[in-house]
Amino acid sequence: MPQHFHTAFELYPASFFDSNGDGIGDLQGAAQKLPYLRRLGVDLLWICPFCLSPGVDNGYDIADYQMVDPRFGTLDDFDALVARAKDLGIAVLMDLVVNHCSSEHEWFKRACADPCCEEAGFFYLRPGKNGQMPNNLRSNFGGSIWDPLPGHDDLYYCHFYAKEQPCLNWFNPELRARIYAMMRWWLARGVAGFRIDTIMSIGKDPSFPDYPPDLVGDGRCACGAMNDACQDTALTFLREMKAQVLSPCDAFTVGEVWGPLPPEKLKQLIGPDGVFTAIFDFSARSELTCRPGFYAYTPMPLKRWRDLTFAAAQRTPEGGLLALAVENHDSPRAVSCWLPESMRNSSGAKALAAVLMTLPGLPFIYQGQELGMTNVHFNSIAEMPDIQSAEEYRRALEHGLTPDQALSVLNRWARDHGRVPFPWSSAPQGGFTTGQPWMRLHQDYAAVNAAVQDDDPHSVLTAYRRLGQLRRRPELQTLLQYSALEPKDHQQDLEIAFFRVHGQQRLFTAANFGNAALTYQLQADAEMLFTCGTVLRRHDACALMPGSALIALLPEN
Ligand code: TEU
Ligand code: CA
Repeated sequence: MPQHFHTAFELYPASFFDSNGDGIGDLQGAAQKLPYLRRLGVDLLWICPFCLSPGVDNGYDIADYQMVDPRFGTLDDFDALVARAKDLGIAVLMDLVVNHCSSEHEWFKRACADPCCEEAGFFYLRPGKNGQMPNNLRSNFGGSIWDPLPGHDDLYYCHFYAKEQPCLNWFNPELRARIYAMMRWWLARGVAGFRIDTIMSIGKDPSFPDYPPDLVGDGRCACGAMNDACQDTALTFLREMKAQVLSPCDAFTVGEVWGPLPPEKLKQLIGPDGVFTAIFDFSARSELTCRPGFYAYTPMPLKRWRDLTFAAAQRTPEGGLLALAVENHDSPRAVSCWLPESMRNSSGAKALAAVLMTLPGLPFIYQGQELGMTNVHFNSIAEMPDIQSAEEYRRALEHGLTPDQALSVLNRWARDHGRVPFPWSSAPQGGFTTGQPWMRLHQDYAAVNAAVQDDDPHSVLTAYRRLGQLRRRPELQTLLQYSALEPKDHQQDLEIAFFRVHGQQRLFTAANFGNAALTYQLQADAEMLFTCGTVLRRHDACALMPGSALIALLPEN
């Protein structure tokens, strides 16, 4: 059985802390900041990709799986980070990106040099069909999934993301063997396991049929349609990975799996018979991402977020673990994305924290979330380096939006929001670097940063620290991670309230994101575990003022 963790943290290395002044965050920088994570109660650390990469998709295009990118440091730096983390009781997860590699990877270069060589079999190479692409799928970053194999105009290779991210052919046994060997190598270096990138994308139909065109209107269909149809294929590979690598090494895994999936599918992914330890719950996000582009996203009412999040918790199979993430490196900031406008501030951030940290599952805090960071105000598309932003901007213009309108769409939904340098202090460049940062800082860094929040008892950071401590209380662990969620009858749309029930234990969480007080019955001997904002208690009732939350342990009856 993999270990039990209490609070996880996602670290985006390029933007966390720069130790050498070149403007790019690095592994030594991350290692220096481990005590900060420790104080947050973090015991599981997912580090986004740091292997050799040309950086087309910020490290999600890997050119050498066993070499640290020199921008981030060396293998020795990584070993030191893992050792330091271990001393502090923090386990490290690698980001396993094996649906695709980089077009700079040796394997792909060999395939280009000789499409009949062994490594050519690691990719999907196909001839065109009647002078056209082999099929009509659209890549996740726009355009066809096919591009001509460099040097061979008669052959195409498949890429579900950028053209610099050729998809790996999981049907090839030698490819699988090499990936498993690489995974064992990292596990032997001391990583506890993997966050597994876009893993259901490995389920492909090697005959590459055409799919019915979708809403985008270019005659193509999103490549995810093939993955949806080929989940069983992906599962076959994942079961083999589990048997050959994960189980023997007791590795902890969290799969990046997009849902929502029905309970019988979930049982194949998590729980006693599942291939992963945990999967992310993206139910709310996938209601947005199914649209034809950012320009078509509409803000989700909090009530809808609540319903989807509760439904995900209730669908989770017995013993299965959900990885809870309200934001990550692919999303806008949670406070700006899910909360009503009047709550996009530290009160809203703290109340959301109380909810997140007591939902069933293992919370993953994304760097800066613990400071209540909001979306960035980007002044132009030139300030947004993400490859997806360029494509979404193009799509918005093509759809008829003006440049200003397209920019405001990106100011709402772009992945760049979470990728700006972490604000450590009010010093120049937020104390992130002594040099020129690779990406601009958040406009509010002088006010919203770790140093100013550090000893402020009312800061978002302090709230997260207290919640992190709560999650470590031994008597609450099973209750918090696995027990059932029972929604409370809601009085309002801008209210989130639920019980967690485990044997005789009953935990109650309530958060008020509206602009009127909410009142609840609460026995006088209920133990208040956490409050934020203004919570009034009298006899057996309590009132939550706007922007407040409580967590209470109810007396046994
Ligand atoms: O993301 C996969 C994925 O589903 C996203 O591309 C998603 O569709 C998009 O961000 C929604 O806005 C993973 C990584 O997390 C992402 O950073 C990578 O770009 C992608 O895989 C390719 O490796
Ligand atoms: Ca650096």
